[in-house]
Amino acid sequence: MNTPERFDADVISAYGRHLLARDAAGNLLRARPFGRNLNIVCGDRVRCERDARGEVHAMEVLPRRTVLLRSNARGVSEPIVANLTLAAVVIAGMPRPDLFMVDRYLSAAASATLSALIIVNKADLPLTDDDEAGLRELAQLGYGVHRVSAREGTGLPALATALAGHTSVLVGQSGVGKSSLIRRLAIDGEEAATGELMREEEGRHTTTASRQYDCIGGGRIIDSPGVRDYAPSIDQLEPASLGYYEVQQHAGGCRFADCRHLNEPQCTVRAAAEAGVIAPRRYESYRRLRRLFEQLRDERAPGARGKR
Ligand SMILES: Nc1nc2c(ncn2[C@@H]2O[C@H](COP(=O)(O)OP(=O)(O)OP(=O)(O)O)[C@@H](O)[C@H]2O)c(=O)[nH]1
Ligand SMILES: [Mg+2]
Ligand SMILES: [Zn+2]
Repeated sequence: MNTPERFDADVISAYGRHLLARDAAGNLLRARPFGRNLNIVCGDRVRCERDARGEVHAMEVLPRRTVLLRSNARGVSEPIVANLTLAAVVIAGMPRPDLFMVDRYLSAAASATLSALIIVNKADLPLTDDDEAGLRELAQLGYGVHRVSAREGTGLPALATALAGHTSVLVGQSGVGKSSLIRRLAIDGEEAATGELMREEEGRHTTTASRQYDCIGGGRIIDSPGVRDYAPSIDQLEPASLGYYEVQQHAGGCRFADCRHLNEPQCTVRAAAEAGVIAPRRYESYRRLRRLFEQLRDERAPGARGKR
């Protein structure tokens, strides 16, 4: 009996049990996860075997250096993209931005030790004054805010420079223009519109699977399906600050080491929020995520289902 050919490959796209992978020579090949228990995502590096019929099976996921996770409604963590270094949260004037969701992505990125930045696409469409104020607060925290237009091409060279050397994922609501940006920012991005993993919905292309491309400025860029909402993984969230930098900065003086920075006495985070040092919207956002975190944790606790 012939021993199967074995090799490692990078997963460029994963859609259900359909994988598209790239081997060391750069060849694209189709593969299937072996067995039922492998949860393989875009960006994973997998150990493959080619069988006698020429079919490629992904046998094993090699250890992930980083992973962006989400919580599902039951509080269980699911991987979205692996081995990335930067999360780029995309918003636009339309659909109306949800800055609280932006915060949750930023929190997840910090907790996953990823860099993060914000892309404001459709620079041709205005944002509300409130959203502009929220963006200024995020910029003050150190997040890069890139104003671009995928339609007009403005702001893209500077964005490509910021993404150079990174493996980045574009995340955000459906319709903000992630795939449109990929078509501009990727060398091989034409497929972001018409790839076979796409489906046309109500006359417009909506992305159904994450896919990695080569970025024009160097590095890799990953398109991801749009979301309605996003909850970070409760397993990965940094427990003391939930990945909110300003909470981390002000938490040193709290009376309790395990302060949740809600209603605890002598909480220096709440004091900073009351003094206006922490932006009120960000503190409210932190409180909401803390409640969500605890709700998801309870949801997952053994016996939680039986109790209801
Ligand atoms: N006005 C304007 N429209 C844009 C711009 N960039 C993209 N769009 C439009 O926004 C719509 C959605 O673009 P997509 O790139 O499909 O958005 P997406 O974020 O990939 O959406 P999902 O795949 O569903 O998550 C399309 O009709 C684009 O033509 C822009 O800079 N300005
Ligand atoms: Mg898309
Ligand atoms: Zn506190």
